[in-house]
Amino acid sequence: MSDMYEPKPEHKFTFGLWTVGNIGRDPFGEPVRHPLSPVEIVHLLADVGAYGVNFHDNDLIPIDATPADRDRILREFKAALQETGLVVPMATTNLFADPVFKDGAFTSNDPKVRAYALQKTMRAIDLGVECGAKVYVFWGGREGVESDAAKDPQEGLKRYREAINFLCAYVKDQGYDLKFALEPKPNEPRGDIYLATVGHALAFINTLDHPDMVGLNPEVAHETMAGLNFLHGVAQAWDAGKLFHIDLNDQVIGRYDQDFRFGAVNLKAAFFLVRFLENVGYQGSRHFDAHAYRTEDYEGVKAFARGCMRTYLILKEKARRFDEDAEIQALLAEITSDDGTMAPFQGGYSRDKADALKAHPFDRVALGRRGLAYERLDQLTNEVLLGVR
Ligand code: XLS
Ligand code: MG
Ligand code: MG
Repeated sequence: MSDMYEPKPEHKFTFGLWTVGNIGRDPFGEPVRHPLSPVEIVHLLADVGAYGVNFHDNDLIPIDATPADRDRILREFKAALQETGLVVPMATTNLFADPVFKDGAFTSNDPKVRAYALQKTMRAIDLGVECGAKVYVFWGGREGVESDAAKDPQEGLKRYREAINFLCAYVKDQGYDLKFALEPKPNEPRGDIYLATVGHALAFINTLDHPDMVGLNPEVAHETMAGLNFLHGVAQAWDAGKLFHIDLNDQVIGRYDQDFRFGAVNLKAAFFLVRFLENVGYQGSRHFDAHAYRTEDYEGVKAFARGCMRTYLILKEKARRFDEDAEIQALLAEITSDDGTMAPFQGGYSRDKADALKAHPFDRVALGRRGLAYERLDQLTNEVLLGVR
């Protein structure tokens, strides 16, 4: 029975080099864990049963590495992948850590910085593709402002669009099999970041030259920081055919960017998310973009990583129970029951339909009097989660 919660390759659980490799630095405190090399991180992830490992260019290759360093590091990393069987489904660019990006990368006010950001991203795309990545993430952590006096948001968006268009054309020109996934976030590290939420990013994609190549990488913490319902954002991305990747973690509304273990804060929200991903047949990576508490050593980091995957699998099993629970299903059937009398008004528009609907007598008071049993339904959900059903 407990075997069903063991991670397997088909679950597509991935972590970033930067997640389990996080050394616990925060704005007030120094690192609490010694850095691990990429090779050590690959082995740690293999130990806990992950399927894949993702990276920012500089998680793997330091920004000032010589070409010889780059070749050696890449050779060793690939050998570790070979040895452990881990894959690299996604890669991305670090366009936020170096001082050069303090005012943004693609949206910097300095054209030299914008051009450098494009150069760095093209090289990072080459690196990602060389390691097997099929999805390329764009998280614009520094694309934004502290003061709107500094940058016109329309100009910011224009520059952002120009950069993504350029890079889409680069990928096509190289013949790479690669899709882009924009990762929205409302703030942190900038005071305000452009493309703040899933909704902003979805609308932006439709303004691009190659909208088919570009989708979303929504993150639990980011939408939650904005006080939004993450599932709703994910559902809308899915509905638009744009759920290319997902960053799983957890977050309390109104706090700093916490990146907690998946399910650490809001189990019910995590449950409905897992149920959604499993039921719609999402085929992409389940990427945990989270890190262990600063209190942990590397044993704690492994417990953190195992916990992310195990919670996902437990919630998947809970989703199955929810969907097979006779009482829950009976309530749902009742809530959505349809006596067929509205069929003449459903579907597309016609003049006759509109006229008939305008003339139809409704018993508004009776409709409004009906109780919907959502209290019972939500309590049953809690009971599934609490393990008594
Ligand atoms: C930061 C982001 C970052 C991206 C990758 O909050 O989540 O980790 O996922 O650059
Ligand atoms: Mg994040
Ligand atoms: Mg993320």
